[in-house]
Amino acid sequence: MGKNADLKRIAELREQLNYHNYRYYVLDDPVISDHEYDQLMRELIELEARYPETVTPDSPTQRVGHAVVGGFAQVEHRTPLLSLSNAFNQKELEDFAKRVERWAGAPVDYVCELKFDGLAVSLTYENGIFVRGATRGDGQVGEDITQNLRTIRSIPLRLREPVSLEVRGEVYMPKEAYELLNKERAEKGEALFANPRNAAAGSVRQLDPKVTASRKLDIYVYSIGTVDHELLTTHIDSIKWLKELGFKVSPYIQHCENIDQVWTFIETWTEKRGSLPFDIDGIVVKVNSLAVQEKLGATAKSPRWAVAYKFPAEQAVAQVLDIEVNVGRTGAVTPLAILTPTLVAGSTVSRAALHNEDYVKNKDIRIGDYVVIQKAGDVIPEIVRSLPERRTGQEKIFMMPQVCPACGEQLQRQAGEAAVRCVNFECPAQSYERLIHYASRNAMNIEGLGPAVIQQLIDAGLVEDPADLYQLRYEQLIELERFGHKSAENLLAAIEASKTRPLANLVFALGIRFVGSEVARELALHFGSMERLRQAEYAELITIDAVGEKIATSVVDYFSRPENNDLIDRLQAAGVNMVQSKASGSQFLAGHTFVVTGKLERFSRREAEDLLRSLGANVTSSVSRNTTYLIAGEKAGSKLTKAQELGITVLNEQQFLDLVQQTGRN
Ligand code: 1X8
Repeated sequence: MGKNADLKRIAELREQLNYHNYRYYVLDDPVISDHEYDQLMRELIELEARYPETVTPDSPTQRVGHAVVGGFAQVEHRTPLLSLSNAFNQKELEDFAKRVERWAGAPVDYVCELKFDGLAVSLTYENGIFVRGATRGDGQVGEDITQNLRTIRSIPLRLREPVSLEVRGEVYMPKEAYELLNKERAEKGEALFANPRNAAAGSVRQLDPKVTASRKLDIYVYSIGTVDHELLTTHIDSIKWLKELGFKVSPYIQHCENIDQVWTFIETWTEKRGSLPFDIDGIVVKVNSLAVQEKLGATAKSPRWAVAYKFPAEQAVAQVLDIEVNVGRTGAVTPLAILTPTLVAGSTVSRAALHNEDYVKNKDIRIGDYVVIQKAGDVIPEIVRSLPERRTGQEKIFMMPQVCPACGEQLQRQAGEAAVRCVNFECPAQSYERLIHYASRNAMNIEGLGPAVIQQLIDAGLVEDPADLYQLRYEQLIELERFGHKSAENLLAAIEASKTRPLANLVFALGIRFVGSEVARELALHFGSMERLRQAEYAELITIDAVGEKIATSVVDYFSRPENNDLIDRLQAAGVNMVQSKASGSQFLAGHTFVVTGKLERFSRREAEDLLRSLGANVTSSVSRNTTYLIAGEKAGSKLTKAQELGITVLNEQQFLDLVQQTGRN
């Protein structure tokens, strides 16, 4: 090939690689395989080696450069990077809105965004080419970290238009990358990073860009610092434009008409933040109109048109009063820390899971210790670390018991497992947990049969396992404390109703290890009856998508035990449904998530939910972005408001009936 053709090919490859880089790292939606990408890259590297004079800094081969000598240079920001003023509660947020609207002289609309817990950076582009990246520094002067930022694949080296501008964003390390990094460091005996933010900051401030390149950093760009582009009128528009230019912008962003909607956004994310793949420490609220932003201006420290709502602290210090051991449904015996009641992230916590004996040892948690606890999402809190510096010498080291605290059976520890188990199938603690699981919502959904009633039934010697429930009689229940005519009848009716649950529910209700409700559904659909499932061989089980080796082994093991087969026989004799009925097998609504709220005329809420489930729908109790439909009866309240804000389709009762009748039954 001639030189001209080579040069043309170089230009073509750069364009293609830049595009695929954008698809992969910014849109998270690649259109070619990694292998194809690597081949294009290799071809470009080879061609550039032949024509080194053609290599430009924006070439996709130029992500990882040389180490900086003598530290980072200082750069002065053209427009200062201000910090945000904070709001710590609803009142302070409302005060912010009042101030804004007083200055603006009119009601104002806002934009809500997540506040990423990373490292603020400024990126400068000249004629579409990335020329400089800097840390925030003191807001006026930062450090030149261009070489390191170039290694972050979601930072475009060349924009999709040849514009000159400066943008701001937050570099962060996703939680998964952080955990992996710390794991590797632990294995190598290196010091651990305390949190993803420190890991991101440490990675970006490396003198050798190779180190930065090896860390999985990412960025969200959230605002424009300087631009000679007068066409934009709102912040929302500027975010859209940044996206068009090729920047990675946050999808978690919402335009709000007023401060009440802002508060709903905050409440939603206060609850859901744990489920994000990265850490956030609050919500940023901005005035949408750029003209109003300009009118409001800034103080020396922060803009008047934005505020950072900060989440309540997620960590707190508590004292370990005791360490109890708990026997689970599968016999796993786990230690549980009993704590002084302590407020963390808006709720009071008094216990924390300790998982197993090794966990307690490794974290050196002793009875009497002060410990740092934290809550991630809505799971039970965990102990981050103990505080040995606060020990008095009175602390006691925890020892795992040798025998089951519930039945006295010798505990066993299987090779390769961290858990210690009670293998006595008749252990009352396990029976209790199995019954709770059997009656639970996603299992047989027996209303009124919660932990307290189950304990009562066990104590009275009336039930030991789920099959016993179907032998309960009115005369027995009426004898129990807190039971009256009505509650006894209701419980019997609820137990009776559970006989007609779909097979999937029953399979889940059995509590086979590793078989969650999704897998249970797959098993029920595949085999169609309990009889066929019971006889299933490993080879057939493993052909099911949702079933891997661990699950297949566990299912075979479950049905090989006489006590389990005996239970199933007794359930069958009691009249519990053992087949996947054709009607309930309809998966018309599979993949949709419904929430039912308010009062319906033709159904109780429970009936509506059961009907939806029988058509394959997922039914949840709170509205989120994953909700597909909200069914709103009379006097629907906050769930309706929230659904409307999130743009979720709302059905009234008639529309719901129409939808259900499309299935040809009702
Ligand atoms: C800081 C941050 C902002 C945003 C997100 N995360 C941050 N850490 C955002 O605007 N979405 S704005 C900001 C600042 O102005 N100091």
